[in-house]
Amino acid sequence: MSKKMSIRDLREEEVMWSGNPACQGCAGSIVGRLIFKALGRNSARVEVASCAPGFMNIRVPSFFGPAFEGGAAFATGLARGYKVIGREDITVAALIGDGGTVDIGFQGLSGAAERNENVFWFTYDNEAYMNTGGQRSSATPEHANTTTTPVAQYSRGKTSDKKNVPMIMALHNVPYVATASVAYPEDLTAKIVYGKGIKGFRYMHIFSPCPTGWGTDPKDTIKIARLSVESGLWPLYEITEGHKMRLTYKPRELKPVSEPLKMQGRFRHLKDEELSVIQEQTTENWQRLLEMDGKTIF
Ligand SMILES: Cc1ncc(C[n+]2csc(CCOP(=O)(O)OP(=O)(O)O)c2C)c(N)n1
Repeated sequence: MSKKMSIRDLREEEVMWSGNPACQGCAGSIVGRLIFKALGRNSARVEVASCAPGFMNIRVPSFFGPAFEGGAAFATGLARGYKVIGREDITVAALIGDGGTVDIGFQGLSGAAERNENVFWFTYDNEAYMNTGGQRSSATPEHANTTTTPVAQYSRGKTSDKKNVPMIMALHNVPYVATASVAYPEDLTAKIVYGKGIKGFRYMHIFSPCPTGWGTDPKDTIKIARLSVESGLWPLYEITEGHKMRLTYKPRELKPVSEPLKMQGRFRHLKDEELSVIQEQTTENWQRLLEMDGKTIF
């Protein structure tokens, strides 16, 4: 990132109205507020069905709510329309849940990235379809207890791994891909400001705890998000020019994954041996990322 920005540099003007109807401790609403504080009002919001249209009482002049699967196609048309009328100064910002990104919206998203449409896509990842009752998505981590992967006598929660969508998006060779976390607002903001200055398809994937779906205490949202980064479960990095990878935060020593996981009701059932496997996988993944840091991803 060329331009370092502090959370203190954010515009004074508040973009979110009070009386927010989000659940207590909702990370998604904090993320939405930070995004539009960083992007400014000269933006067009695109949001498909999710919690976002409910909690995003944001003062941005244009709001569009296309069908669940159509976020990327709609954002494409909007960006091209703005180009035709000479308004490429407007940032087309898609704020989409993990379901609308990694599952149902993925075909259109992949197409828009491949065509390098002038769209900034933000995934707020609460790791399930929360607006409709907490069903698993392909962003749900293994073993999580969700309403469609319930833990019971013969079930240990979700049976497959979380899909690594930031890396999949990077392999589309788009100009900018970044991960971020609600617990690191300065890192998140600096990445948005940097991405805003780039033309073409930009993708940001933001870790966003959901107390209602995760069975966590609303006051612990930021703590869980921070521990997830510090334990290597949610690494913070960016990939510029299609291939240059850089970790934007490197904890000196990783904390045990049990610290954030034990705070979450959806992982309450985890046995020590299951925790050890998650620990091993996380350490290996972190080692791989450290090897990639400062290099090209392919
Ligand atoms: C085609 C279609 N299928 C299903 C739905 C019902 N639906 C509305 S919101 C939603 C969940 C969205 O999940 P996600 O994208 O993860 O966002 P979150 O609710 O977690 O904020 C679903 C399944 C819909 N609106 N349209």
